Amino acid sequence: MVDLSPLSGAIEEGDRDRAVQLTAEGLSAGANPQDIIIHGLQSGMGAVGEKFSSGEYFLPDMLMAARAMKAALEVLKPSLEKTGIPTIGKVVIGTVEGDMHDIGKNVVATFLSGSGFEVFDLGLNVPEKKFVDEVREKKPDILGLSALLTTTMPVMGRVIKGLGVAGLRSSVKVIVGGAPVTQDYANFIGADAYAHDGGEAIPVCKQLLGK
Ligand code: B1M
Repeated sequence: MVDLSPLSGAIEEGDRDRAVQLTAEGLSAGANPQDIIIHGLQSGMGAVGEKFSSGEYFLPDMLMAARAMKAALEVLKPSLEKTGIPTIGKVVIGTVEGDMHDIGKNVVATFLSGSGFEVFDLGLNVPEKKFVDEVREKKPDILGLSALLTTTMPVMGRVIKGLGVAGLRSSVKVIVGGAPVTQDYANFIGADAYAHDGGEAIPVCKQLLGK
């Protein structure tokens, strides 16, 4: 069993080089990439969030941690993106307008593409119209919406309404997620599904397509 607490500490300290090195070492030592994300990277980020809330950390600390986590995720990407497996379905995913948090969305996108979904990642701060246009154009089976702020959660509901106005709502399943999002909130805004994290998003998306 690989000890992932030093990796968690490197994220907490925003030490990109060390995070990259420890991630590579973890992989070489046989750690599962999903475990590295959950018990190494995400737990470090959790500590960063707590320190930000308590006033011990400031915005630059969050940025440093985000930079370290993104670099570590790049190391894991090749192991997570399996190639040669048949495509299960098409997913368009993005972080809603006004929200600059994309790490969790990137994790979900990587997990889904590693499980056989064809994923189109629209990035962060994506306007409602862009989501609607991409659904019309790409005809995905699933639209994934991510929000990390209580202030941007309602934007997910607006996207779902926008799909309805465009006559596209019945053509696509909508899954929502992000730290402040709950199953109740997903029901409230009329989403088809909610997933707590990247690992859960895989079976939930498969279920949405009856697979
Ligand atoms: Co911000 N931030 N941030 N931040 N940030 C939070 C979210 C916060 C909780 C910190 C805190 O106060 N404790 C707080 C939100 C409070 C609230 O709304 N309730 C906060 C704040 C306040 C802010 C600013 C307003 C700060 C400021 O300017 N004063 C500002 C807002 C900017 C904006 O968006 N307009 C801001 C900025 C930033 C940075 C840019 C510096 C940076 C983001 C960099 C980036 O993403 N490129 C940042 C960071 C890093 C964080 C924390 C520390 C970490 C987020 C993260 O990456 N977690 C965060 C605190 C926290 O979450 N503990 C915080 C790791 C990631 C793997 O987890 O994103 O939760 P997560 O994703 C998970 C699940 O949520 C789920 O699966 C993912 C993987 O397992 N999931 C989905 C996510 N999307 C999904 C979609 C799905 C399904 C599951 O289906 C489609």
